[in-house]
Amino acid sequence: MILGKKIIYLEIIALTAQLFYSSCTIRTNENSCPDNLALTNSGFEDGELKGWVDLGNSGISRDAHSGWKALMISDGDGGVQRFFHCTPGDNFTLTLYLKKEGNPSWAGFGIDFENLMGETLAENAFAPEITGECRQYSITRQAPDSTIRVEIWIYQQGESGSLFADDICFTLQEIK
Ligand SMILES: [Ca+2]
Repeated sequence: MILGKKIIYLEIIALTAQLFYSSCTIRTNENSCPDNLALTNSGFEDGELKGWVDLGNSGISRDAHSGWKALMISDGDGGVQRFFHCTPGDNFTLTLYLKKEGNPSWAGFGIDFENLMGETLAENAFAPEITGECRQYSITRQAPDSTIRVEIWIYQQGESGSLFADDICFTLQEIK
């Protein structure tokens, strides 16, 4: 059957692509995050940084965890950030996949909380040991008193090296 031949052909293409890209690559085209904060373009599949604030040196790589694209920060200090409204007591979990190439002097992510004046009430930077293998990382933080806005960010510092991120998941656990 022609259809059968097409399926086999597509499977060969997919297998070749998987072998060509990194060992952490899966080709689901799905971010399985229970995305209760409507974090659009959480897997960077829109092909650009749509929805994210570019802090510099950020772009799109084909070296993805899922789908075909991922965030790549390279050639200096930079990253991306994103803001959401929130209320004190909200409990947030940020989960994402990271890997690096070379040796950025600092690489990580965080959840920060701000008050009405835009002042930072709490900065929660997390710099885990990131390797050349794609791995999942996660932190959970609670909004302190006077919080009206939460910021999530991914960042690297240093002239050498690159940080890759994909499948960002940001969820709110309601306090009952
Ligand atoms: Ca992706």
